[in-house]
Amino acid sequence: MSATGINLRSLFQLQTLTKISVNYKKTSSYRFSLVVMSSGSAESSSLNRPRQVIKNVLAESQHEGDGAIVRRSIGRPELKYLDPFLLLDEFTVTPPAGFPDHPHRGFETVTYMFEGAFTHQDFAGHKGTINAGDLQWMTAGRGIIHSEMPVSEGINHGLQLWVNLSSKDKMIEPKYQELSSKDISRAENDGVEVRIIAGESMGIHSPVYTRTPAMFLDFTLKPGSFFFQSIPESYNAFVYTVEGEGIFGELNSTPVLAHHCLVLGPGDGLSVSNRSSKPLRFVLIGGEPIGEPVVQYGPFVMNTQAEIQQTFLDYQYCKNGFEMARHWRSR
Ligand code: FJE
Ligand code: FE
Repeated sequence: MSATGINLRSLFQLQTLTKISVNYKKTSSYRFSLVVMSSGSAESSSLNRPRQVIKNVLAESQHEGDGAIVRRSIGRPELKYLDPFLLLDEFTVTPPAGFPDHPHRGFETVTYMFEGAFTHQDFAGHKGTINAGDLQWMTAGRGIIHSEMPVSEGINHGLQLWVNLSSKDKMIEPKYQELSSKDISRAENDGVEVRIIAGESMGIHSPVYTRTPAMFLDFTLKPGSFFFQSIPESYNAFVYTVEGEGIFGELNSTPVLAHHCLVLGPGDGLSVSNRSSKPLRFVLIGGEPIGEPVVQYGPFVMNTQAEIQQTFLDYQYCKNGFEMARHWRSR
């Protein structure tokens, strides 16, 4: 393949767009011939530094809330904290089970429904329903008390992620960002479909504002497809498998089944392929580590023991953000 006439600028664009590995052979001054070393597979690129899986944690079922069952990955003893992520629960809940009135302070909760619906009500009168495909990104900040309950019989299935806030943001005013399924951008290419919850993929950006810089992508890969997703090098990142089986990181690694949390090591992105005969669904989540001490007492996450003590007092005496708690009960 001769590259005579190709300028170097477009060669670079070609490299970044198709992620092929190229060798330049100087044949005469200002003339280059182009030798393509490997196929157009993003997986085999020498230009990317794919992240490897450095830890694999099975999310085993446990009881939580009132009769609810969750598969916890981040937050369990083997994976207590993956800065800035405090918790990841895959929940499957049927009434009357649920998460009745409880408080939060110092972080954000992200609820993403796969199937069924949840209603939430908070002590400030905010309420709503999160249906299949919808997202609620709730910044608890200085304080929220709310209930989260399934709407109807049947399967109410989703993910809840807790994202820590830096010390300067822990006491901010609570805020909600709610996206219904139709408002979540979707992109598709070569058997790979992505819903962009936060961050960017396939050139599409989510409108969700993440106070702690973060990405949250929901991928579905058809059998035989593969993908390379860029991840900022400074982020901590992980995959959580929801359905099917996939090969992540190392090309010759064994396929990972559903309900596993794969912590990714350093590098600039994720290589994934589906060599099975069924669809693969997983979420890729990453965020800028905060690098501050974490003192957690259940739903209160602060930086010091003294701040936790203060939070107990604020909660008990309904002050510093918990004022509305005095006369409120969910209905
Ligand atoms: C909580 C116990 C809890 N995982 N997944 C203690 F159950 C909860 C809590 C949840 C939760 C809610 C949903 Cl909708 C989904 C969840 C735990 O509400 F926050 C504390 N501290
Ligand atoms: Fe909650």
